[in-house]
Formats: sequence, structure tokens, C-alpha cells
Amino acid sequence: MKSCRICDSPLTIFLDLGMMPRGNGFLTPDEFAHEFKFPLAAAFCASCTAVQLIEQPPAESIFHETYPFFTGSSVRMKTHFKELAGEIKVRSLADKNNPLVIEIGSNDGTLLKNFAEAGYRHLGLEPAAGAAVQARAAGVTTEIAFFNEEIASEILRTHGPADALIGANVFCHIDSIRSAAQGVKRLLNSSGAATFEDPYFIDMLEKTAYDQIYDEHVFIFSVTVLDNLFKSCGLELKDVKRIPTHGGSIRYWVGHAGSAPLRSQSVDAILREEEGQGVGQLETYQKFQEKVKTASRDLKALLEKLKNEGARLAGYAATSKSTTLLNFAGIGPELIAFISDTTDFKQGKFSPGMHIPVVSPEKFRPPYPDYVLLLAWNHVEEIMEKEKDFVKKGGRWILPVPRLEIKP
Ligand code: DWN
Repeated sequence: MKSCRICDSPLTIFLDLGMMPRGNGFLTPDEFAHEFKFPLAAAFCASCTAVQLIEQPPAESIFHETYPFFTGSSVRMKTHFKELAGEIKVRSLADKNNPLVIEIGSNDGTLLKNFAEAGYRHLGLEPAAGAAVQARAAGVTTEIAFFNEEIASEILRTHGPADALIGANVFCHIDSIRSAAQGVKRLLNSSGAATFEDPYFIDMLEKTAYDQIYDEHVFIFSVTVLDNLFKSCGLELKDVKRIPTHGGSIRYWVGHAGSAPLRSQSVDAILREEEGQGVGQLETYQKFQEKVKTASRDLKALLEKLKNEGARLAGYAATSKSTTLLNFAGIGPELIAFISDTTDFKQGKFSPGMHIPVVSPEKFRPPYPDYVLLLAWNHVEEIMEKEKDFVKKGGRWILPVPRLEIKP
């Protein structure tokens, strides 16, 4: 068994999801026979409590040239990042002269564009070349690179220290997390602030959001874990805030240990809450496992029942997380005829593992299916607003998370 990526202690598996393809491993029929799969299992460290995958495929095989996720695919996420950029400008950069903003995992430049357009010195680091090319086309200076201690040193030499360092839905993807945290320590200016957000462990527990567990998410962080991780390399969690994006995330602000501002009370408050929620207790993870099994069985049973009654079913948004949901439950094209998705890279291909056809939203038109499984349940408001006509014409959404629900 592998040991904890943070503290080297032994790991305990609490959820074995079986052999799984990559979350974004969309493929063509000629690739079905040789589809890559790996053992997907979530474990926790009894010593530092870090929740992590037992095994992650090599990062280069995930975040490659045709990695098909683009932050700008959600209008609300664009607004979210515009607001975050505004907050960073006020909170971290207002008193700085010609500051440098660096984003780790800058994807298509959705967030950094807000700094580029305002004339800030900036740099995006993005390993997925396709997304990086889009960012450059949008006027965002981008280098194609993974983030670690070594690249941090190189950037420090070529660009100088970062006054604001940002990573949105990035840290939880990094297998060599200690090197990444050391990289933050190295690259961050002595008075600088790093701002990160990642899916939050407590939200995953509360919502039974087991679809957050897939190849890309090597960690699902709690504040308890982040606090120890940053402390161990001379950094300090300064502030934390729960935010609703991606089904429930944690935004955390990090600075050098002892630097201004002082650590907010929010950190200790949430640490106490997490202790009460049992982050360090095996029983918490066992209960979660039971809830996952029930949720997965119930979802499949509902789809089968509707299908047997003659309903036409489809999926909406071929998300990375849906790969876990569909494969673990065994939901394939015999239940879900197609999945509508806005991403060019995914359209015309088939979903990883279950091989459901992915089609353009132009095909999601009347006559609509009777029921549509909302695989991007985290974007429920945006999608329901956009697809009002589906409900007007009698269609009904099936929400798999946070609880199985048919709407309206
Ligand atoms: O951390 C990650 C997050 C931020 O994004 C990555 N590991 C990968 C990705 O996860 P995801 O694929 O589960 O993300 P989303 O944002 O829940 O879903 C994006 C997908 O949904 C894209 O394929 C586009 C599609 N979509 C759609 O077809 N219509 C999304 C929206 C909002 C829509 O209206």
C-alpha cells in the first residue's frame, strides 16, 4: 500500500471504486478495446488525515495538449473569477507598486484575463497546451508548465517574486504536493498572498459527492490537512472561507509564517468544526462509504425504473466527475441515450468507460428526452436557467447529488 503524500504514514482505503478510466478520457470507438483504466480508490491517512487517491495516473497523461476542460465553459464561473480577481486586487495588491500576479493551472486564462486587461504584470502556468493556446489568444501571458519547486525557482529568476499567487481547482490535482507547497514558499514575495480554492472535503461528505473522486483529484482537502501542509514548509493559512462553486469548495489564503496579515479566527473556527465532523476518525469514512453505495444503487434503480416505464433518458454535461458516477453505478447507453455537452473536444466522442455518445447542445432540442440526468449538478442554476424550454415542454431533470431528486 502506498504511503501518504504529505507525511509518509500508511494509508487506509475507505472507498474502492474499482477499475476506472480517466475522468476526461473521452474516446472514439477504435480506442474502446485498448481503453486505459486504473484502480480508483480513495484513502485517508490516520496520521495527518489527508484524503487522497491510492494511485494517480501520470500527470502528463491527464493534462496534455487536448485536455478537454475549459474554465470558460460556465458563464457563472467567469463571473466568479472576475469577482475573485477583484477581491485579490483590493486585498493583496492595493498597496503594491507594479505587482506581479502568477496563476498556477491558469487553463484558458479566464481568471488572469481580469488582470491582463487591467494592465497588471502577470504570468499563467498551464500544463495543458490546448488551454494555454486559448489563454494566449485572449491576451494572457502563459507558459506551458506543471508547477513544482523547480519551476518556482526558475520563474523567480526570470520574473521575480509573485505578489499574488493564485490556484483555482489546481492544488488538489498535484501528486507531488510537498514540492508544490515548497514552490509557493519560494515564489511568493515576503509580503505576498497566495489564494487557492479547491473542492472541500466537508462538502463532499455532506453531499455524498463521491463523483469528486476521480483521477485528476488526487486530494480532497480539509482545512486540517492544508493547515499542516503549509505549516510544514514555513507558510501559514491566513484565512479560509467556504464557497459554493464546484459543489462546495474552500477558498484559502496563504502567506509566509508570521507575515501580515495576522491569521484570521476563521481558520481556527473551521478547524474546530472539522474536528467535530470527525475528519480524523475512521468511522466518518466508513459511513461515507455506505452512503456512496446506497446513492449509486438508488440512482441506477431510478433510471432503470423510468426506462422500463418507457421514458427516454439522456445526460447533460459530460463532466469529468460523471465518469466516476456513471462507471461506479454501471450506467451506459442502454439507459442514457446521449450526453449533451458544449465542449468541441468531447463532441462526437464517447464517455470514458461506459461509452455513451457525447453530442453538441444543438442536438438537445425538441422533441426532448423525458428525463435528463444533470451530470454538472454543480452548475444546476446556470443550466436550468439556460434550458428553461426543456421543462416548459414537459422535461424533467434528475439531480444525482446532493440527493437524488427529480425536478420539477
Ligand atoms: O477540477 C476540475 C474542475 C474545475 O473542472 C477539473 N478536474 C475538471 C473539471 O471538472 P468537471 O468536468 O466536472 O467540471 P464542470 O465545470 O462541472 O463541468 C464542465 C463540463 O460541463 C464541460 O464539459 C462543459 C459542460 N457544460 C455544458 O455542457 N453545459 C457545462 C455547463 C455550465 C453547461 O451549461
